[in-house]
Amino acid sequence: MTNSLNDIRHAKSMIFIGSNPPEAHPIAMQHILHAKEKNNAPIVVVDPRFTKLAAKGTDYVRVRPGTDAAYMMGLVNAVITNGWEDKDFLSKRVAGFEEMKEVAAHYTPEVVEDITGVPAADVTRVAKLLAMNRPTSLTWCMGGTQHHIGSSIVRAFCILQLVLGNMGKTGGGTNIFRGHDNVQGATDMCILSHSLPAYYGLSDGAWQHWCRVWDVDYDYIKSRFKEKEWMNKKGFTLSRWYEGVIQEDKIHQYTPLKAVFQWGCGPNSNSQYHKVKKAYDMLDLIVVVDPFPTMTAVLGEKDNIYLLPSSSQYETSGSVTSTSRQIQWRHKVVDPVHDSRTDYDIMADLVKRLGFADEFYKNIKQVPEDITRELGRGSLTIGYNGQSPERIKKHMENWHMFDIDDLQAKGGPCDGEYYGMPWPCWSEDHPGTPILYDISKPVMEGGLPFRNRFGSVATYVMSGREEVQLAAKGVCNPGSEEPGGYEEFKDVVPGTNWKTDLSQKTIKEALSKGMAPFGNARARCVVWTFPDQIPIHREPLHSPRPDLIEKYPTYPDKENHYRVDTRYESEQDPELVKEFPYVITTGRMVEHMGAGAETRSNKYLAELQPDMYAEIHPRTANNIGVRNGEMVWIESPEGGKIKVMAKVTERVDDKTIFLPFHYGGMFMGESLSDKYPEGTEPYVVGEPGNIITNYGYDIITQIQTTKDGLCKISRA
Ligand SMILES: Nc1nc2c(c(=O)[nH]1)N[C@H]1C(S)=C(S)[C@@H](COP(=O)(O)OP(=O)(O)OC[C@H]3O[C@@H](n4cnc5c(=O)[nH]c(N)nc54)[C@H](O)[C@@H]3O)O[C@H]1N2
Ligand SMILES: Nc1nc2c(c(=O)[nH]1)N[C@H]1C(S)=C(S)[C@@H](COP(=O)(O)OP(=O)(O)OC[C@H]3O[C@@H](n4cnc5c(=O)[nH]c(N)nc54)[C@H](O)[C@@H]3O)O[C@H]1N2
Ligand SMILES: [Mo]
Repeated sequence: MTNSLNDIRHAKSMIFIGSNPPEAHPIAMQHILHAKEKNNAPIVVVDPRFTKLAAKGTDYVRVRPGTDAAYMMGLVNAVITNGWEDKDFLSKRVAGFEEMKEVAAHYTPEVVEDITGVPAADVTRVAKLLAMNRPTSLTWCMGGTQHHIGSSIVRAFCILQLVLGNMGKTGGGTNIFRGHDNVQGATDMCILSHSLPAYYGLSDGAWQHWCRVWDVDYDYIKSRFKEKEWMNKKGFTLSRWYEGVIQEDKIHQYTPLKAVFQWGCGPNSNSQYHKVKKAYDMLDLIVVVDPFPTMTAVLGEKDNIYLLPSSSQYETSGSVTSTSRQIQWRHKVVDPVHDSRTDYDIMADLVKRLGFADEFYKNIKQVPEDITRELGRGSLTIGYNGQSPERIKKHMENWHMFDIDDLQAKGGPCDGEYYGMPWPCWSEDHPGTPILYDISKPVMEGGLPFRNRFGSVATYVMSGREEVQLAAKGVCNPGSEEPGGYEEFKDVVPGTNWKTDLSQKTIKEALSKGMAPFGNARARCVVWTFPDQIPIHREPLHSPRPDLIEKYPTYPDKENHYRVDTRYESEQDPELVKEFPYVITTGRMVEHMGAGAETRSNKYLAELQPDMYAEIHPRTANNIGVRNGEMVWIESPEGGKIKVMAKVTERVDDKTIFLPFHYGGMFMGESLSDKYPEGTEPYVVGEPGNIITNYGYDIITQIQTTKDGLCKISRA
């Protein structure tokens, strides 16, 4: 999130794309409704379903799943053709606008209507609504990302905000509501297969940086790998780890996977879940570290699983990072119950028994404070260095002193600081950065320009055109020694830059000049390392529109995409829709969480939502001959099938079926209830929606396409 949940209170209009906060982020609703009621701000909801947010919204836009890039580029084009773009902002703070404009020109209201199903007049109407009510707060969540072009779709959202000049402004920004409470923290620590912590990438320099932070010999780390070349190769992702076992697509690794550790992971969150089952039955070892026996405990046929009961968040303490980039301290409520142990404890024991403790644990004396200190010392890229455990705790103790509207403490021990010291917080006396890229404030008071990553000039691969990457003259934070754009700071300590200088002299030098350590650049509309340098529409891999597959085909197949070959072109079959005529999409309900191990084991929540269901339109129901509450079979092209209850509703249209993905404990019509260890059976079991989510993965991130795909449905 560039801004914060609270900052939405200042929006003059709001647009939510594939985001349903009344179910998934209920706490955010107070700020959204505040803006609606106090500022008379319209709420535009872009979703294939008429959601609970749509019920509170002012403008509902029904898009066909997977077509948001076309809709967004359509809004961008409508803004430009009507002259509503922020010309001053674009000329001073944005690069690649002209190239982008040429691409956006294709998406006329009529073209957008054909692709997305949104009436042409509505495209221009919404563009005008946003342009006339600035700043707009733009939010996207999973409905925007879980597609094979998800990485293009989200860039289109950012481009709209640049064109409207809504970045770096209170009430504006791109506000991506994050998932689990600490998912921002987990992302920042890069619990990912293609990066070291704090987005340092996978390179020799990044490893050397973290070796210095950990105080571990680089050659020792290197010796842990089979060969040096594996150190810098992306690993398997969570979406497709099981391919490392079943190898339905070719893998690029010297050995198939033999063991898997699932640490706080509800496995039925994986698409094509019936293929995950196949992997369980082939693995030598599965370890589950979780307060609950997840569906893993009951799905496999082989005796190859260990369940290590971990304690919950209430039985331990430590720092977590909120969706608004605020760092908070979580205090322990009770000691670990039953025979559970904290995650720290399980991890420390593992590290000891595997023989790494002398290297990795030598500087961790006080748990968890020393862990927070270590990650702060190393995570300079995102300014995690100013938030010491002591400062974080001080903020928690003085919670009531922070203003609900701007999150700043007015007086008291945290005077002038922003709640949770939202990163980047560049030093122990920095207040935190409540809004990213805001040049109206000095850097030492929480202001920032756009980040420079690509020097001063770049040649665009697509057109050969040269573009300046630095912000224009006069564009800088108040008090900046350089009155315009500048490159990142380096060589203050020879051979280092602001990201790798552990003495932090480089960062301090920048701050003393009123400048940002990472430079002052333009935001880019062109990403020359992506296959689509400017976002375009490509039909969903499994599309209901053969005519559009021809016009907007997917990518060529991609070899070695996170170690596994990934099908695009060879998977996009225009005939598929004949046998699988309905579009499937999935999402959340407020009563259940993720794969549901926790919430289906809670008797109150289980009672509120006891049944797995599919939302189907009355026309669909009538055509297959089922009534509300009767059972249906839904089948995927990959051979998955589930038996679920029909919820007949006009929330979805007659081409679309919606499923929640929180259920588990059943498998293709069979209950697995009797396989849970005694006393641990959840109150509610149901078919995992992910048994029928389709093949398909984003071209950059490999996120699974759980928000589009095809299926067939029949009466059970
Ligand atoms: N109660 C509860 N809260 C949660 C969670 C939970 O499981 N339960 N999970 C947390 C996590 S991990 C996350 S990531 C967030 C997710 O939060 P959200 O992303 O808001 O939740 P979803 O319901 O998955 O998806 C949002 C909407 O996307 C729509 N959608 C589907 N396909 C498309 C599409 O192609 N285009 C558009 N525009 N919209 C589409 C769906 O109909 C749905 O209404 O929620 C978090 N909060
Ligand atoms: N069809 C479909 N599939 C989806 C999505 C979708 O929208 N549609 N959304 C995707 C998204 S955005 C996400 S984030 C994933 C979520 O997928 P997962 O993260 O795999 O699902 P959760 O059920 O949230 O898993 C959390 C697990 O952590 C355990 N847990 C809770 N507290 C602790 C703790 O303190 N320590 C340990 N060790 N464990 C703990 C819980 O019991 C639970 O089993 O699902 C993805 N899958
Ligand atoms: Mo998530």
